[in-house]
Amino acid sequence: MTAPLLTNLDGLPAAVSVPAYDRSTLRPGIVHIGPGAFFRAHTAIYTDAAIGLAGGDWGITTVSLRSTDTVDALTAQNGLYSVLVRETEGTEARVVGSVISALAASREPENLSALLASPQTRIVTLTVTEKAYGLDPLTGGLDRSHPDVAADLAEPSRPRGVIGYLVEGLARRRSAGIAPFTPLCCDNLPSNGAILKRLVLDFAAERDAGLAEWIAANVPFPSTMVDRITPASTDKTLSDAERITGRRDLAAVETEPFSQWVIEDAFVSGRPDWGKAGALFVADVAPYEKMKLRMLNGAHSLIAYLGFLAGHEFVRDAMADPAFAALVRAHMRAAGKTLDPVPGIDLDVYADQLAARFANRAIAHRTYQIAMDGTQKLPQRLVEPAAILLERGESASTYALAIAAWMRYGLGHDRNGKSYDLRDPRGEEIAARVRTITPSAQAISAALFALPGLFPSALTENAGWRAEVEQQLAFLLTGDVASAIRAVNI
Ligand code: CS2
Repeated sequence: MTAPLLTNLDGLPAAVSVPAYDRSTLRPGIVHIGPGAFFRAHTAIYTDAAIGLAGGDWGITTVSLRSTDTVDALTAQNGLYSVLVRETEGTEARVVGSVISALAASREPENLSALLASPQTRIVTLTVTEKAYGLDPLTGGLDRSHPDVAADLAEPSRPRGVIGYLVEGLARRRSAGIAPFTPLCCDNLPSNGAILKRLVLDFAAERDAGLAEWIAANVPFPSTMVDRITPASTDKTLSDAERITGRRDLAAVETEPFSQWVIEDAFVSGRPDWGKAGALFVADVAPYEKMKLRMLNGAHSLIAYLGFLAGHEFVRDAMADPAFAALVRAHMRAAGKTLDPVPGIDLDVYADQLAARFANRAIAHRTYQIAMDGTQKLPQRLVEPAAILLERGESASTYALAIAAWMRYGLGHDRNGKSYDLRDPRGEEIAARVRTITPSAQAISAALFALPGLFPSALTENAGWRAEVEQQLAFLLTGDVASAIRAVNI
């Protein structure tokens, strides 16, 4: 007999934590765009915990701009879902109650615009991934050729992309004399609030200069650093959730015990008491954000590309290889050198924690998952810190290996000749560049270093560093990851 669907909290096993408040009192105060696993394992949980500990009626309407599966699963379960927190000692389950409804904008676009214009909506949080914003890496402003941006500029009152929706919602509020909401970007971008502000203002200015001025004067864009390692859910996630809770749950997620959220406290229409749930409010998120992007995410990208090439399916497998683990530590040390002091954080302790989190045997985090969207991730994770090191005359050799691994990965086939999808919005462009050349280290690096807007001259014109990249590529082209790691000056 199959277990009943998770539609209510009645009769759940005592070991499963449940919301510590009456869900019927929640009102739709937050719209969250991007209902993926990360949101369900992080942002929604902070809100759930904050309501339980400090009260408030901050219900979340979670919205998907494209897919419908998660929205349908959550809708069928009255917004409830379970989170499995995995440690080597065992798994703990918790059912989260802060999501009160879910909406698929692809089916109900006008309902999303109306929701964003509703006075009840006071915060709009976003986890839509780096590529969804339409950020032009060269100017830091709006990429008008991004498919969503171009479509939304042509028809602003019927948006389909995240920036178009935010601007349409704010425009409707301004016309109706309603106070703005606070947009809160929770994606892994540096100074994500400032980036979002620039994109929203660029877009709004194309529609109406008065609207852009109103947004600039009235809407805060707090930056935030979010952190929790959350592998994509698998059949095992769902079957384990069912075994532990006794309920079928098609929106279940699994994650690690660690969780961190650092936020700038600038909210125009109130906010939940996320601090009670462990979030840290600070005046300037930038030092935390850079630390996380360069030490955690940068190391993650190194592990993803090199680990994938070495045949490691999961991050934990790469970390189980002592030479690989030493390389990761060396990379974190190099990344740490590019950072200003981070208030309250000892970077050596942080690196120790990261290494332990990556090595967690209970977390099956695919290297292939992290390898996705490389062109969107490289600038803030690898390119910028490498340029800082080289400018200071320091070694950036772990970076040379990481970039070489990304380039080798870009060939789109593994060491056994098996091909895979790059899953990168610039994947076609990469394939077109590498398809037509003889696959030598020089030719591949020349082709990929010339990708517009990705690598600054500080890297491409540094002959010594380029030679390191090419030497590493030569090792990787023969499948010799061990020699590549040995060649790094650790
Ligand atoms: C990862 C991140 O997939 C990736 O690119 O580096 O999702 C990472 O797991 C999170 O940022 C951790 O907070």
